[in-house]
Amino acid sequence: MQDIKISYNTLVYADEDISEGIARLARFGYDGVDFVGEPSNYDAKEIRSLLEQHKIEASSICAVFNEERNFVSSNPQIRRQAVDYVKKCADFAFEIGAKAISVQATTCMKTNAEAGEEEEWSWGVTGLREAGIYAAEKGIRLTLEAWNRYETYLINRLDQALKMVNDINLPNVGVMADTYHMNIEESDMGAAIRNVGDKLFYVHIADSNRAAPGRGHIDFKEIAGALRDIHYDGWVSMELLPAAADPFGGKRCDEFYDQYTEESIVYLRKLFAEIK
Ligand code: LER
Ligand code: MN
Repeated sequence: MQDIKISYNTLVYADEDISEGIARLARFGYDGVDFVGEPSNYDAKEIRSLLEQHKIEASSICAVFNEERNFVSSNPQIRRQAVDYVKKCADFAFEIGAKAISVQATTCMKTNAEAGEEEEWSWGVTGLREAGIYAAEKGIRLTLEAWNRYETYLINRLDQALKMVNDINLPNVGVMADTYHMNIEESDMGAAIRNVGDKLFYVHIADSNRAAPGRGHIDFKEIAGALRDIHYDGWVSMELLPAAADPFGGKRCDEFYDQYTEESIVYLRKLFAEIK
């Protein structure tokens, strides 16, 4: 498991300058930084030079799907905005050297459909394919993440993400796993990963309570064993979030800065060293 690279989603570094987050991740030995997908909040040149200065990579852009960005909205304008938004994320990813963007078909925390499942599915495939073709021209992958039922209704499990990825049918579009969502939705987390196989492009790690791994009840040995079995050599990125009804509200929680940042990488390095 030597080839796996470890990153951390800066989403929880809520109220500090990104330069502090990048410096922290470099200090604790991370290979990469996962950026929140709001390109207009960043100066790409400055990010690039900070990454160079700290000798750390940009692992991915974590796209944010609010009410204005929804690939399966019944409103064609909102669908168009989702496509254009991911294209902007691809431009930003290219500028800072990130090779992936994590995407979803629906708005986050939206649990009701607006049209029939078949029609929404085909809107999703069409929009994500257009965004995927654009990203491919810049050498960037789209990683389609499965979210639990309280955050979306369309793609909750890895097999559903794999089905959409197969329907999109582009070499740069693959599946993304998040152990927090998987713990809620998958009946066998290891089997779900093995079933995706070489179409697994990116992994978010959090424990069952979205705290650092080891602080909940997920069996990470099972996850690591499944990643080994599929010869996974991509990124795993910590995506830890507050124990709050609205985890995206930007609430500051002190433990997500130095404490969980250090604890997570120590935990994962030990885990991956143990899994031969
Ligand atoms: C994003 O990676 C994620 O896991 C969702 O819960 C929405 O932020
Ligand atoms: Mn995630």
